[in-house]
Amino acid sequence: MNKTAIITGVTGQDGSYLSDLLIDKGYTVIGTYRRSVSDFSNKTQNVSHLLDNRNFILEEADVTDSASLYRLVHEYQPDEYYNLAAQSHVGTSFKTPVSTTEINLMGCLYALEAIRLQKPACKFYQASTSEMFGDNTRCPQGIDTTFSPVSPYACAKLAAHHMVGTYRKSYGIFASSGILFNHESPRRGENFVTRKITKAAARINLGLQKELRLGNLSAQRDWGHAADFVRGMWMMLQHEKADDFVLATGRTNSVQKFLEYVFAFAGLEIKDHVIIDPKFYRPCEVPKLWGNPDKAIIELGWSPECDFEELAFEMYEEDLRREKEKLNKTDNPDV
Ligand code: NAP
Ligand code: F7E
Repeated sequence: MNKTAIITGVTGQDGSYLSDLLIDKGYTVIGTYRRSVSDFSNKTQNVSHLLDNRNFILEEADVTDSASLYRLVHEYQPDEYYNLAAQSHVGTSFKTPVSTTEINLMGCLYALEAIRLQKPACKFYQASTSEMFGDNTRCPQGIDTTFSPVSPYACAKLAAHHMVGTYRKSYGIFASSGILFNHESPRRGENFVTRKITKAAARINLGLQKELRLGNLSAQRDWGHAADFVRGMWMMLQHEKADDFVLATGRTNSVQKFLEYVFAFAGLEIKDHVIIDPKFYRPCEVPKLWGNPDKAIIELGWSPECDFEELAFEMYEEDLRREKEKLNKTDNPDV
């Protein structure tokens, strides 16, 4: 029998890749989005290719509205529930700490309660994060590394992470947390550093922009491809028992290095275009993330396929293609 999965935050980067994967596997996907004043096609652009698919159902819900989650679990009786919805920008979490905590912690708790009370056999995936390691730079960070969060985002995610473990132990719910290191793609939000760089490089290359303002270039991240990481999420829920896993590539690179790669593809000089702007520094920085995915490799058989260089190139090429397409549309408004 075909399975049904709820994915919260389906319009985000991971939600869209996970929908592609599950639909390919024959699932019916119930994807949630929240209303906003921005137009619908803009909001749903990551899943625009799925909107006519009869196995993809978009439902309006807000994860801070417990009733909307209860309704969905009651109505669809899902086999799997992927809690991807979040205020996911670390810098923003310093400016909106309360709403970030409501979304990132309470959104998880309401989902767990909806499952406990209405469909306890539903398997639950929580989007935990390497940000929970915070300023603990003992590397590589793995499943036994001590958490030391340094942002409202990471504090809320860590509380949610513990909540998942609590529901697993207390009620026997199949609830797993994936502690995921940074993963990117052409569908990445434009205010995350990788996408900000690839989009700016494409636009500078086409003469549409002159400068790129960035913050701390020395921060190091373990960057993988989102398509690889959503496969790991699904594998966690197919595992024989619920557990926590780290997904990472096992390589780390600085923001500076990512910038150098992309500007080299674009044939641009960093010194001619990049300006360091204190506005993009955070009150507290996570200096170095470098993950150890051994447990996921051994127990799940997961491994990442796309490497850092391929990722940077794919993102740059796709931004260049999109910017050219926009230019063509402006030149030929009838096309
Ligand atoms: P993303 O692109 O920012 O997507 C987040 C989604 O959550 C968006 O669709 C957003 O919709 C939705 N959302 C936000 N607040 C909501 C609310 N109150 N109710 C319902 N939906 C809401 O994030 P992502 O990169 O796909 O990441 C997916 C998850 O993994 C997140 O939980 C993130 O914290 C976590 N994570 C990401 C990474 C990474 O490197 N990408 C690493 C570790 C963990 P709107 O457009 O309406 O805001
Ligand atoms: O920053 C530095 C910034 O915002 C990466 C989220 O998916 O991964 C992501 O969080 C680094 C930081 O991602 C700019 O200070 C420099 O050191 O792309 P980011 P993030 O903070 O690592 C984790 C695992 C998550 O869970 C999160 O949801 O880049 N940086 N200059 C900058 N960052 C941004 N955004 N913009 C800049 O101009």
